[in-house]
Amino acid sequence: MSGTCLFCRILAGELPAERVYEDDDVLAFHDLRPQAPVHVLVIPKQHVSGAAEAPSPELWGGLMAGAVRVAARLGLDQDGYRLVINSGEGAGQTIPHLHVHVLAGRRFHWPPG
Ligand code: DGP
Repeated sequence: MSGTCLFCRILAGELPAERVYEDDDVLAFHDLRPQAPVHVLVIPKQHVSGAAEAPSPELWGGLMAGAVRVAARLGLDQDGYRLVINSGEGAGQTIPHLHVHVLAGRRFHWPPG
């Protein structure tokens, strides 16, 4: 828990978010600025600034399992979904708390923009 971290404050219930899933390892909530009809963020409960901080295999496992579980619970399996992690400013990371974007509900381009 980092007192000034936006996502830690959502986790603590200090800031509002439209929560969709929670377990021992992760919290998932709708993105404030959705880039697809479905756009959910999945964050580890432990504060880790990003992928470059080399989270433990256990943290990665809980995070990715949580993201896949969110997708299944939202019924995204049939039409497919995209999982995205932006690592570092150059890749578009704006919030320094590791998170997986779960995106669905439209066609996605490859390569990504
Ligand atoms: P990234 O750019 O990969 O660091 O993704 C951060 C995402 O967080 C971005 O899609 C917008 C979203 N976001 C920023 N502030 C808030 C907030 O206060 N609440 C919610 N739910 N999402 C936020």
